[in-house]
Amino acid sequence: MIFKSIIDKIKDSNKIAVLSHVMPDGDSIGSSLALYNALKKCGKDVRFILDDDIPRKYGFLKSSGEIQRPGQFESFDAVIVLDCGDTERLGNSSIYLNNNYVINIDHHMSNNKYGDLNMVNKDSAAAGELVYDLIKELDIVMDREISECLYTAIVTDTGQFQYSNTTSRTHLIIGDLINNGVNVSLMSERIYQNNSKEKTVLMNMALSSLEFFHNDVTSCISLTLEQMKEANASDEDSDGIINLARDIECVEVAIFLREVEPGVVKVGLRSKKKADVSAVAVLFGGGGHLHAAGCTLPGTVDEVKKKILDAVAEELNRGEL
Ligand SMILES: [Mn+2]
Repeated sequence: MIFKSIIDKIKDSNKIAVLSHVMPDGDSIGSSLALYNALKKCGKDVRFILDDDIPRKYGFLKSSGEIQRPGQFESFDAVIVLDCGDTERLGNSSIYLNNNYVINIDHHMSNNKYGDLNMVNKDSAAAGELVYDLIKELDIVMDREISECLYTAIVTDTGQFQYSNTTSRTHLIIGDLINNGVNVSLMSERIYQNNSKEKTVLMNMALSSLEFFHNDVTSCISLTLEQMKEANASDEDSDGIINLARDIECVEVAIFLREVEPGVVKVGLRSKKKADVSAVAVLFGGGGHLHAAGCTLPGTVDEVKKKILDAVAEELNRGEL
């Protein structure tokens, strides 16, 4: 029912804004650009408004150069928010939510349903899967460029089809995208075999900080502002670095602490089996999924580390993990 209402609302709307979260990732960029390109293709007056730059590696996606920064409030027939669990993650773009009709399309289990219409499906591997369904239902031809956007959304949010959110349906969708002309090895080269030199230096620094806790079940790595500066690295270079701490045999929960400004630490959390890192993140005002979540806390890296470790210990002790 919600799905049909969303389709009807999109059909009835001409001026549409597509929004997504700050510090964009492959899913937010891919799903947003897919919808932006599809709506443009059927003649809508559509904007893709985003607080931050599109990460360099996604620059090959169609219309990546057409993002707009949030500015003055503007009226739209519909504002579609993708991959965003709460309105705070929209940063300055959240000004377009007030006095506009909001369609919230997401797959985060922590989503607090802030839209007038909410399509929140935690069983979808990526917001890109939900956008795929929308574009199909809207009868817009899925060309190679739109398919590349959706492929990017899905391949990144499933960790290259390795995470438990990957379903047979995920692969059916991907099969369709390949039929539409997506070149899988070229996509891999662009998205994965493409680390900056700065990121590689940062990985080295992060690994040097590696520590184990809770009988080696928890791993923790960190980066300070000073190290980020020394490596001449950008925020985007830190993306994916947490995998270094997660991909260790004994580890169930991985923590990545990154000082983003003096006295403010961004925390990334990953788990492999039953530990719910989203529950840990929510304790500190963040959110996410069962196996991937994040939050931001005031304090030094050491202070934040202690708080997070305590919360992770509780989560590990809950039930029989
Ligand atoms: Mn996502």
